[in-house]
Amino acid sequence: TSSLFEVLKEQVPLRQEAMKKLKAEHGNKVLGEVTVEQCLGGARDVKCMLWETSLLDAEEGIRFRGFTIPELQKKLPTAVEGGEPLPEGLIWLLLTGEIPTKAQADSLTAEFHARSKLPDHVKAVLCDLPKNMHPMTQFSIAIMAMQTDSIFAHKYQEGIHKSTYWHYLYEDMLNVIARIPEIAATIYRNSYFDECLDMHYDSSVDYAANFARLLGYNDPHFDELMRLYLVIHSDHEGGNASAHTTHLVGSTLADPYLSVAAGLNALAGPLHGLANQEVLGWIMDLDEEFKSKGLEVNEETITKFAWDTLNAGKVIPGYGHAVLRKTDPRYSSQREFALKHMPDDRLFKIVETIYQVMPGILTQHGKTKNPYPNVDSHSGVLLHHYGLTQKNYYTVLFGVSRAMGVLSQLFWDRALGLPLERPKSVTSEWIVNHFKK
Ligand code: CMX
Repeated sequence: TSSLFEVLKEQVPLRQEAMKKLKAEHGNKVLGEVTVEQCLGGARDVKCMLWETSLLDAEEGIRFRGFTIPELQKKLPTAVEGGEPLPEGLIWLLLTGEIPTKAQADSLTAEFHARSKLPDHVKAVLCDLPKNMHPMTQFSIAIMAMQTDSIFAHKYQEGIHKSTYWHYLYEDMLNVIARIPEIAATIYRNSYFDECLDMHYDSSVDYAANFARLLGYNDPHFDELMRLYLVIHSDHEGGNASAHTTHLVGSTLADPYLSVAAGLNALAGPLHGLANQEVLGWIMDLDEEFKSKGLEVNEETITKFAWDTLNAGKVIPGYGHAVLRKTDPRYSSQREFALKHMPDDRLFKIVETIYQVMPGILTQHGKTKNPYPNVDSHSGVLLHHYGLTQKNYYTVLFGVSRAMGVLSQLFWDRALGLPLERPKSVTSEWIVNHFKK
């Protein structure tokens, strides 16, 4: 069995060659035009970024290196027979484009365990933070504090040849992914249980199961949920805010720690990853409103609550998407999980009823281009079912997963020598004058 490093070492020169060929053959061809509306409207659908690890189709949803989520569930190695895919397998796939064997996925599990020791000062920083600081702020601070360990940054200061960047990127990437579970779990235990140092690291189990142990869980179903969760939230092509931010910051040759922390800050916005926290809050508010009046949560009451939200000038969290135009397959895979493991859960039933009525309401509202649910619409009720009820923590779990995707691409950014990202901006006056000519 070849190690991940050996596989990548073989691939790097081949992909560098393929990139040269792509540039030579297609470099001066046109990928699309940019309208003024796109310039003013957040660059929707402007094709101007390379992202190798995944591609999003508006109708079909995400493919990771060409594979849909149901395909990954069939093909990637698992911890239990017929169970959810191992995130280690997905990372191997994102990096190499190849489905790993179980032995290869296991070798990556061992590699992460071996690299998992957090620097003492990172733990100390986390334990000192106020417990009411948002968990995403804590997460970002911890990654920044850990930047003292960046091998890429140290080597760059020593003066290295650019052809060797990817070696140090590889080291930092694996170290960050290896250490993130303990950071995330420390944030959880410290914020909600006042147990900063009481961690039960278990290197006899896979990455996701160990993460579950660190959080305080010892339930095979929760392990399966973590495996699925960490796989499906990892990557969603390059234009989303967390991926794009990581890629942009990394393009300055800021090291992976600085780049991922920046990406996490983008993920912490309510229109992006924070929506998972917002969704559970919305469901809880809805439940509270009608329970207190002795009313049932059903299609009728949900419809009323949704219109109140929309008429108050707010968004329905967990619905809509900048690219997708159908139900997010990441939503569907979580729904399947719920149908299998918790079909009678009360909050799951509410989510199901919301799914029945919301596309119709949003269509009637007439604004959103996509009235269907996205990934954040479902994750909260799954976590809540297993007792992880602290909704402000949910985006941290998203971040643990997203780090895998954005770091895999960051590896290739440096291996392929992608340049500093610097699109052209214009003033509104420039646009007006441009069309006067
Ligand atoms: N509820 C109410 N209005 C919505 C809406 C929703 N769920 N989704 C979009 N709209 C509105 C937009 O606010 C916009 O209104 P204005 O014209 O007044 O500005 C209009 O519909 C058109 O928006 P769009 O082109 O359909 O959507 P965008 O590409 O601009 O935005 C997104 C995409 C995700 C930010 C938006 O759908 C949204 O705010 N959804 C709710 C928040 C959410 O679930 N975010 C998580 C996305 C997944 C993730 O990144 O984690």
